[in-house]
Amino acid sequence: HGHNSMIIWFTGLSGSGKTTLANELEEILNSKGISTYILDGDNIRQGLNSDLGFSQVDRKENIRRIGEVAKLFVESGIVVLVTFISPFASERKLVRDMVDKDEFIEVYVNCSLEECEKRDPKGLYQRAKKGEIKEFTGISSPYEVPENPEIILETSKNSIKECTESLYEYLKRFL
Ligand code: GGZ
Repeated sequence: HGHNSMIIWFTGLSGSGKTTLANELEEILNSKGISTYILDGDNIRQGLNSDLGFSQVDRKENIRRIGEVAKLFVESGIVVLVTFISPFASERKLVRDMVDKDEFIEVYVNCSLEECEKRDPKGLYQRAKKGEIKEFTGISSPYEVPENPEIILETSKNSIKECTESLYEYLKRFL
């Protein structure tokens, strides 16, 4: 295929823009002839991980399994885009160590909690603040900010288009 398969691991709060950015990046990569697959809540939490909730133990198991699946995609020669909150540094590190050094790109999708609460497309933050959703990330469950991500995208300061372009510029050298 002439390019390296890898995991592009988006991490950030609910509403930070992970899914949107992955979809935009996928379009660019496909247009360059690069095969991709997106792992997200729709195809993982609904299926393989439908037994898991949002406790700390379940989130850690969620990410561990997703890492194993992502690794299989890498072995099959595909660029896999992964979009989960993945709030714990320990599990992000666990997945990083599952593949070769240059096959894991951690993308910190940084968006202030205030902005995520303002966007609140599904009304989840509002429900979490009323106590209707327990252990909600940023409200009643922690998010550990990545200390050494390969790249940081600031979605409250820059447009999706700008963020996607800087991500693609960064990735180009590995593809
Ligand atoms: C955080 C929750 C919760 C709780 C349901 N906390 O904006 P969304 O809706 O579409 O994305 C969120 C998604 C988070 O699932 P992940 O698998 O990415 O989380 S983790 O990596 O921590 O395992 C949100 C919805 O699920 N959601 N309850 N309590 N987000």
